[in-house]
Amino acid sequence: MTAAGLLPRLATIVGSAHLLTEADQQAPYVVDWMKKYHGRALAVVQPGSTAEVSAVLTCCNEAGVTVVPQGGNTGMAGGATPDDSGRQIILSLGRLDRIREIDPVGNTMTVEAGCILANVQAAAREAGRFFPLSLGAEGSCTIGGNLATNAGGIAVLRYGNARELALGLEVVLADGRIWDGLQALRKDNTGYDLRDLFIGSEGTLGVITAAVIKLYAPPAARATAMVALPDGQAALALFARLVGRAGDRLTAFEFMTRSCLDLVQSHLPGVAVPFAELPPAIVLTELSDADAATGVTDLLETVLGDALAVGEATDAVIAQSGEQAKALWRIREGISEAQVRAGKTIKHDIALPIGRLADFMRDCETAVEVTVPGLRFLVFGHLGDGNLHYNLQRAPQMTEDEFLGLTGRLNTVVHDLVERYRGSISAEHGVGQLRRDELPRYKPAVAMQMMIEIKRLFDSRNILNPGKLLAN
Ligand code: FAD
Ligand code: 2HG
Ligand code: ZN
Repeated sequence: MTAAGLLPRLATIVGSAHLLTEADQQAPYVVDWMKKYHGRALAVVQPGSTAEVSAVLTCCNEAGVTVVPQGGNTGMAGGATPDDSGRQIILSLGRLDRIREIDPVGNTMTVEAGCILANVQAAAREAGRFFPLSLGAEGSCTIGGNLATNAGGIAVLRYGNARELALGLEVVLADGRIWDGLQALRKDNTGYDLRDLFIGSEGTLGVITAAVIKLYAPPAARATAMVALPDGQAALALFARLVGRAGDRLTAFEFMTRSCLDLVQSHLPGVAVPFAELPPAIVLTELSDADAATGVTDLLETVLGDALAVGEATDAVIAQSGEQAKALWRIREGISEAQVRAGKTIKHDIALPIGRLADFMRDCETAVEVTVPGLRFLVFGHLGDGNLHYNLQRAPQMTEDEFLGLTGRLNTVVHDLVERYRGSISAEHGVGQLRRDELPRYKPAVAMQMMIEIKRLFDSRNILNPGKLLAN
């Protein structure tokens, strides 16, 4: 198969209606959600089955044409955007959208990779079960993309990230071979964990076409509160108090600084923070239980009452209805959208030991301020997982270009400090092209070498998402 003969062959495999070669058809696929990365593609290919994915990859591998897997295109590390050569194929998995099976006894569901996360959640709900992965992009992101990036989101604290929610995978390898690893087993000690190699591999080792995922009992009772706090240290104290009292009923613990609240109120019409004055920091927390009789609302009221009594919290609002809870969540989940509307930010998605988050925030603010005075700090995140979104916005007197020109310097300041705190420079968004060149600075050389060797083993012609995660 030559590169010239590839397109007609792909049209035969997927049907010409599913081979997009015109620029206007390709437009939504060649730019990422943040409009940060822009690429070009030879074609967007939309296979409708695992067999078609296999045939497409066989041809691309033979032709030496590189392939960028894409799900919902909501990733935040540029992993699903092609380069600007116009010679790459985007393999869009959206047509693989069947729920293949739901097993309410084994508590599993077998889903195809292109299923939208919200549809997976809805299918679980209809079966009287609960699929807990939840993130702001759930109306557009796919389960395949969630697994490929090992996505986190707002319920990791209780249920774990995407990796912990997957039991089995079906994967098409670079040369077209299909690995049927779709077991629904909780135990399997038969050697190396191949499944876990593909989870978080960002489309560089294989194309995930289906997965067996875990289901849980649906929460029958939920209590949601927004709590005003004097500072980050108080957030950690409140977290410790809630963990101690609520145990694994503590389902979410999200942190936001005042600048994030201000940003959301300024850019998202109808979104309002329920405090007369914006506090320095707030937490949005949720308790839930599969048993409605255990009284999570009473428990939350008691714990927050104690926190208010000792000054750990300065104010608190407990949602009185599902609608009110939704409005509180809208504040948290609107932050990314508000950032996009406000202009470009320099993002850091970092993981740190939970107990050191407040110290880190203090030290990092000083280090950034010394390097570039006057920036706006948009700090928020999944505090209960030790995950901060440490985003920076330009100072008022700077142009966007001047600000973005500082990206490398600011990344080094933030990430060197993360390293000193023994943290990670990517908690949940992955590496993609965003962090690729920084990774060797922070990952041990032996770990980088093992990753390069694994990549060579799985994809000897380097056709799967080259230049993402690892340099070419
Ligand atoms: P894409 O963006 O299409 O792809 C992401 C990566 O996975 C790329 O490298 C791509 O090549 C690869 N890929 C996609 N599908 C496959 C497949 N089937 N097989 C192999 N490789 C594949 N992330 C979090 O972790 N937590 C959050 O709270 C969170 N909130 C978000 C909120 C918003 C508003 C947005 C826009 C994004 C958010 N994200 C969050 C980013 C997150 O990574 C993605 O939303 C999601 O996991 C990616 O899924 P996707 O289908 O859009 O993948
Ligand atoms: C979130 O938690 C996402 O809302 C996006 O991971 C974070 O916009 C961001 O930096
Ligand atoms: Zn996040």
